[in-house]
Amino acid sequence: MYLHIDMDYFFAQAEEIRRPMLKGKIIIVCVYSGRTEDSGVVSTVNYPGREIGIHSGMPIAFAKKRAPPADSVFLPVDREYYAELSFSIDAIIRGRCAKAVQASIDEWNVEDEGGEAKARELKEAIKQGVGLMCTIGVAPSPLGAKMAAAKAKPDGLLVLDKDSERKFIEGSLVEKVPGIGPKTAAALNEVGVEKVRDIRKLDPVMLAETFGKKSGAWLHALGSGVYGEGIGEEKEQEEVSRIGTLKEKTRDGYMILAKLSELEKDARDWLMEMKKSYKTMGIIFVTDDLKTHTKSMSFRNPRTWSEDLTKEKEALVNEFLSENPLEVRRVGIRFGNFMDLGGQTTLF
Ligand code: DCP
Ligand code: CA
Repeated sequence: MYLHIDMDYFFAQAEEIRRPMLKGKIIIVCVYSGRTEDSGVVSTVNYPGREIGIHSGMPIAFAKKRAPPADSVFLPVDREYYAELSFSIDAIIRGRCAKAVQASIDEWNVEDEGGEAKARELKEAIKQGVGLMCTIGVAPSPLGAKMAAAKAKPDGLLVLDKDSERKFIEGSLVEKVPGIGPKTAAALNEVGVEKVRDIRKLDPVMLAETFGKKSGAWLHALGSGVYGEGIGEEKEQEEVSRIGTLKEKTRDGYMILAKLSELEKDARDWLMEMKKSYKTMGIIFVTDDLKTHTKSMSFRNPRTWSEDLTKEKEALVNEFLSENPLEVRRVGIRFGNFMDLGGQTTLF
């Protein structure tokens, strides 16, 4: 069976758990562009906000018109914090499932014999481990699992067998199928196809001519009840970062550097294992007001996992402390801009 795990209203739920006093409020997480105070778009919103029509991608100014000020909180995105949570969830899933692939910051595809029992175990472990709820779809195909998860949100679990999967997918509107974009859906509607089961009426040659060979064949298979298999491949990682919380808030450069060295070791192990060299190194600082700041530097020549960076780290930390008056709560280190160390296995 395939499992699709999708975190519920992820960025907004992440904000809820670190600010329990916000319980019951409308939480709108925003990407501020900085042009004017309200420039930018909504990244995501919790369910009370969805109920009054606020959604991802909506201009912040529109959301402000809908949100009652006394019950609403607008917060800036804190990607480092969400990435840290995502990393912990990934570890929880991989610890319990041999075949797992992360599909986005808050979605995973898993192939596992455990089916429903495994899904319950994962929901519980994620709740215990990071305090977040998710929805899991379980089905004989990865497509069925993903669509089941979308249907069962929030905090849901929907298990489909071969028959119910087919009924469910065939009865779905084509625009609800992952992989069918708005343009394709409109073109299908145009020729009288509303639901997946209607695709069967279309000639496969016509499908290939209209949508191209590959997409045409995929649509034809979909209409015929063939939903594919496999959890896909891991996306190539573009950076490695490790973030951690300091024992106490501080402005002491030595304490910050000591924590960084600890985190750095893990990131370096990853670089060594993956045979990557990097051209940028960055340090992440989360200050007492929960804002995230980064300082980074680039190198003309790629560096390997084993090269010392003491001086560079000191320079970045001092620069940061001289520019920012607040205490630091969390720090992280990031290596990016990778090059493969192809074949140079002797190095290791
Ligand atoms: N996101 C974003 N802008 C978008 C869509 C999403 O910044 N237009 C971010 C915020 C989301 C996260 O990506 O929390 C995950 O996206 P999802 O589409 O999975 O949406 P949510 O997790 O917020 O909601 P749901 O419970 O419907 O999955
Ligand atoms: Ca989600």
